This record gives sequence, C-alpha cells and structure tokens, in this order.
Amino acid sequence: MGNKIAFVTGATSGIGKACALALAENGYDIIACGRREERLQNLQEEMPAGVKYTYLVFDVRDKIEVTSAISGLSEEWKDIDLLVNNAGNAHGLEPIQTGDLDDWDAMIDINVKGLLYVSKALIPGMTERRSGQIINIGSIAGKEVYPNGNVYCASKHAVDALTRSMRIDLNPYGIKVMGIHPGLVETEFSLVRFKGNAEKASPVYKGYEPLQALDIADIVVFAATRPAHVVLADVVVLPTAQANSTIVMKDL
Ligand code: NDP
Ligand code: 8X3
Repeated sequence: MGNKIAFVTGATSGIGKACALALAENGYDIIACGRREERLQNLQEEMPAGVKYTYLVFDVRDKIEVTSAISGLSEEWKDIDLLVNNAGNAHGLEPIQTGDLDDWDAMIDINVKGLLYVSKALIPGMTERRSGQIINIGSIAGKEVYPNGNVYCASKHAVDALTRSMRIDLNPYGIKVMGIHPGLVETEFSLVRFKGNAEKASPVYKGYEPLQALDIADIVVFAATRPAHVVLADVVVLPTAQANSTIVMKDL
C-alpha cells in the first residue's frame, strides 16, 4: 500500500505551502492546489525524496474549474485521505460604511464558497470509503471580531460554523472534521489584504514574534496523525504576544 494522500488548497504560499511540505515529510503524498502554476511546479523540487506529488491549478471561486480539476485526477490520486481547506485571504480593512463591494465578494467567494466547492468535490469519495479527515483553516477572526474586520471576520465565522456542521453531518461515516484557527501568522496574508502595499503590510508583524507558517503546519500534521479515535476538533493558536484578536503586546 502507498502513502496516504493529502489535498492542500492554497499551497503556493504561507500556511498551505508549509502544510504541503510538512505533510510530505510525514509520509503523505501531496496534491497541491492554487492559481500560481509556476509556484506549484517549483514546490515539487522541495518535496522530500520518495513522496509522490502532483498539482492542480484552479481558482476556488469557479465551481466548474474546481469540479473539473478534481474529477480529472487519475485513479492513483482519487483516494484522498486528508483535505486541508486552507486557500483564503482578506481583502481590505475598512469600516463597514466604506467597505468595497468587490473586496466583500472576494472574501465570501474564496473563503466560504471556495471551501464549499472543494469540499463538495472531495467528500463523496470519503463517505463512500467511510474514512477521511478534513482540516479547515479558520482564524481567530472566526472566533472574535475586530474593528474593520467585518466581512473577513464573517467569512471566517462561516468557516467555523461549516466546520462544526460538517463534523455533525459526517459523523456517521467516521470522517474527522477539524478546525484550526490561527492568530497572526507572518505570510503574504497582509500583503494581499493591503493590495500589495508592503508599507502597510509589514508593520503588522513588527514589534513582537508572530507565528510562522511552519507553526501552523506542525499542528496540522499533529492533528492529521492522531490515532483513529482522536479528533482535534477546534484549536485556536496565537503568538504568545497576542491575547485576542485586538490585543497584541508590541515593543514598538
Ligand atoms: P497567503 O496569502 O500566504 O496564502 C494564501 C493562499 O491561498 C495562496 O496559496 C493562494 O494561492 C490561495 N488562494 C487565494 N485565493 C485563491 C483563489 N481564488 N483560488 C485558489 N487559491 C487561492 O496567506 P496565508 O497562508 O496566511 O493564508 C492561508 C489561510 O490561513 C487563509 O485561509 C487565511 O485566511 C488563514 N489565516 C491566516 C492567518 C495569518 O495571519 N496569515 C491567520 C489566520 C488564518 P494563489 O494565489 O496561487 O491562488
Ligand atoms: C488572519 C488573522 O487577525 O489578521 O486571519 O484576522 S487576522
């Protein structure tokens, strides 16, 4: 029998890329997903020897693209044991009265509907096999709200609600559903949120020690490798300097 297969969305960067590499180090074969194909090609070179690797290029907002990419997987890749629903981001940080409709659409479409489209395509294989694990990457923003976080927080609250709902619906099939909810992690997240403006993005991670993508990947690996009777249902992980979504001890 070969390795177990992990399907990681948003594997071109940050938490998703770190998860793909850490899962590969821990014996998973990897299906990595994202829109930036060159990064997915390059990721293959970083994979440990002996790990099987393939990638799918799709935009999670496009349900036809999602479905056809996943249904086009060859037989050897079809029995996916672990889905890491990680693709997501924030767009803008504005009060509700001045928020941008396109930013709102992007966050709902990527963080909520994208997660649903990918899950919808992969869950039938898991229910048929009566086994599988799903790890949804939520956020502290899915547990609390913060000023100007409005729609991003709503999208991550939806991820939390979906995680808990999936756990109920998939319980009869023995499928584990887990939510991992990070606080501040130094990735491209803020660069995307501030539309490429590094002057706005980089101070988010200055003056304290933020989490790194690998910190989250370690927890994903730990969650995915628990014994069959153990589920890490709901994990909030913060940098030590962060008390909640609004309080961060900075020495700036
Ligand atoms: P990055 O911006 O570094 O990575 C985001 C990933 O999502 C990229 O691989 C990107 O791939 C993918 N992605 C974005 N939009 C789409 C899309 N439309 N279709 C397909 N893939 C997409 O950010 P992080 O690693 O920080 O974020 C990963 C997850 O972690 C997100 O869900 C985020 O909300 C969550 N999170 C992040 C925290 C942080 O502080 N960084 C804290 C809490 C949660 P590509 O652009 O190639 O498509
Ligand atoms: C990302 C963490 O606090 O910037 O989900 O929303 S935060």
